[in-house]
Amino acid sequence: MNSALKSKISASIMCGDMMHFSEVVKDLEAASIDLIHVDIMDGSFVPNLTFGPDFCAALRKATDIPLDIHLMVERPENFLELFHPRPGEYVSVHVESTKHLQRVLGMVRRYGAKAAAALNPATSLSAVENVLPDLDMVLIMAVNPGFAGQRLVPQMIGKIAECRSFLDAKGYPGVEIEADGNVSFENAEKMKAAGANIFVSGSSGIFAGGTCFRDAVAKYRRGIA
Ligand code: S6P
Ligand code: MG
Repeated sequence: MNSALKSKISASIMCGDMMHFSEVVKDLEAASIDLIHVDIMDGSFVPNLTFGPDFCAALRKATDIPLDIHLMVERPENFLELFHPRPGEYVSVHVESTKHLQRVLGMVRRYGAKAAAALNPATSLSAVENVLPDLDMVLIMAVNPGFAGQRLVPQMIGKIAECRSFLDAKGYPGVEIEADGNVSFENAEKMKAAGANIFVSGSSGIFAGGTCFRDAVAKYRRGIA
């Protein structure tokens, strides 16, 4: 495991109170969150619909917190220009969603953004073997994408560990690993131990209610330090 990679918490904005997003963003800033995770769903790659490029533009106007854009859309290459990623942002494209993964990752990097390949639970790590030089991050889905509030697919903890070993063995210790889906405080500790360093926190974490964002972030940081 590469312990040199900084642990980061990425708040899944789709789990926030949609009637009060500007307050949610201010509270996330006050809690010193690292990233805002924006789930983009097209109703085809996944059976749900969420946000689009205009929402990302509005977020950028409201905050300097970098966006962590998770594209759950068919043919992501057709949408990158609309999203116009910014330097410092992360953009994840699913390996299952494009015939031209290497090309799309290159397109993301040309915007100065960090390029990530996302893997559904059933997809093997071999899907990224031929694009390792083009990657800044691998996103391991710990649930099947499309909805918040699902339970962890338990074998994904082992997949994170396998991914970290694979990246290190291939000579890519600087490629980050993001865990997304049911990243509760308890699961985050297991994911960290397995080798993840970016943690998407949603309805089972900072948006679970019962505690303020600042306390929730502090609790995560204690577990994943
Ligand atoms: C799921 C999406 C995720 C969810 C996140 C919600 O398709 O990619 O980013 O927003 O998993 O968190 P939780 O704790 O409800 O699973
Ligand atoms: Mg996501």
